[in-house]
Formats: sequence, C-alpha cells, structure tokens
Amino acid sequence: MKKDEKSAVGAVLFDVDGTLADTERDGHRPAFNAAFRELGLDWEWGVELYGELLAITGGKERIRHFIDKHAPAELARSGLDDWIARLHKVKTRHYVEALERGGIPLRPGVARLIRQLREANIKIAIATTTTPENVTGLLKSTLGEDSPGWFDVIGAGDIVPGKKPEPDIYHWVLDRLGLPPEQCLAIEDSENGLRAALAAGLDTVVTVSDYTRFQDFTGARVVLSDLGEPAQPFTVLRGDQPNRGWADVELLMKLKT
Ligand code: XBP
Ligand code: MG
Repeated sequence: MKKDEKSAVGAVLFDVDGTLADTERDGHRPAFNAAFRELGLDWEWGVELYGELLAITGGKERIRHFIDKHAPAELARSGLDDWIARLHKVKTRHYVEALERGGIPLRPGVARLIRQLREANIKIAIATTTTPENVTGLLKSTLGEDSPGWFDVIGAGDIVPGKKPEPDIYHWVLDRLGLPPEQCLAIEDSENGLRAALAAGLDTVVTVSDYTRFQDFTGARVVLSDLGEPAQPFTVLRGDQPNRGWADVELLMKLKT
C-alpha cells in the first residue's frame, strides 16, 4: 500500500504500565503489599521478586502465580479464584488512592506527544492489561479530569480472554478504532507487550523501563530510552538513529514509511 505521509499514522496505541508512567515498582508493587497487609497476609513483594513476577501479566494472574510458586498452602483455600479477585480489588483501591495523591508522574515526552497527536487529529488509544480504574486514575491525575475522553478507544483489563503477550487487547482496540494495523503504531515498554503488538500486526516503538531494559525487543521498529523532550533527548538503544532526540508526529510518520 502506498501511503501519503499525512495519513501514514491513523492512530497511536499506548500501553500504560511502564510506557505512560513508571507505575510498577513504586505504584503497583506497594499497592499489592498494602492489600496483603490489609487481608492479614505476611507476604511482601520486594523490588527484585516483583521484577520476576512481572513475567506474568495481570494482577490476579500474578497473585495466582505467586501462590503456585511461593505459597502453595493457599491452594487449599476454598473459592480461591474469588478470594484472589477480592484481594485484587483491595489492591486496586490502594493503587487508585496512590494515584489520587499524585504519586506517579508521566514519563518524559508522554504528555507532549499526546497533545501533539491530538492537534494533528491522529487518533489515540490505550491497549493495556491493567484494570480500567487504574487507567482513568492515572490519566486524570496526570493530564486532567477530562483526559480519558481524549482517547478514541480505551481497552483495559479483563475485557479480552488473553492478556499480553496474547494480541487480544490490540485486536479489540483496532476493531473499535476501525483501522487496520498497517495504519497504526504501538508504543510499549516490555517484551510481553511487544509480542502482543507484533502479533496484532503493529509496528512498535519500545521505550524501556528499569524492569524491562534487558528484555528481548527483536522486531521493534526502534528501541528508545524514553520518548524524549527537546531539553532531555532520548537515547536510541536499537534501530535507526532518528534525526532528533524526541518522538513527535513527524518522527512517528517517518517510522511508518
Ligand atoms: C501491566 C500489567 C498489569 C499491572 C498491574 O500492564 O501486567 O497487570 O502490572 O495492574 P500493561 P493490575 O503494561 O499492559 O499496561 O493489577 O490491574 O492487573
Ligand atoms: Mg507495559
């Protein structure tokens, strides 16, 4: 398909955790720990253990995996899935409260790029594994009360059967955008996220986070330290050297041609 430059990117699909903000170590992890304490559990997910647990996407799935590996006595609990869901609800409350306290800023370049995409009338969407309240909480606390409405589609959490690295959430979002993957670009921070986006046919920019820096990003269009700002340019970790140090509409268009 021959694309003219201006229509080459119809939509940008943003991942949330690790991509919009560094939410995992000092956001989700302490919220899990607070929920464990609230329910009288003596579990404590440290920074290193949490890094390992991140291989499992989805908070409920992560708790289940932790029980399998580190607390198998809990497997005898009756109604285990419901109990995990209850525990996870408590975790979500703690996480959203932390967001409301203004605890988690956006990563460099994210707010600027979102504003520029809107000005250029390029659609923006969210494709994430995390719980929907977490997405609206993060957007409202960083970009303002009305910002969830800026997004043409928000795909989050349990609305699809398979979480990343399955491509389900990307298929769901693309369906609702009414655009083919060839006209869209994904921004991800993790190998699981990249696999999901690639399996949905999306060109993908990776901005690494501390937990994901050394993962395998084979297939990414480019791997960057972050989206960069004019005063704080990104570092290119893999891929062509763009001619400027921050991701803007022009750079994203170039990546698609
Ligand atoms: C990240 C995840 C989520 C979060 C925790 O999703 O895998 O599980 O770690 O959120 P993404 P929940 O990178 O796709 O944004 O506890 O709500 O699952
Ligand atoms: Mg992510």
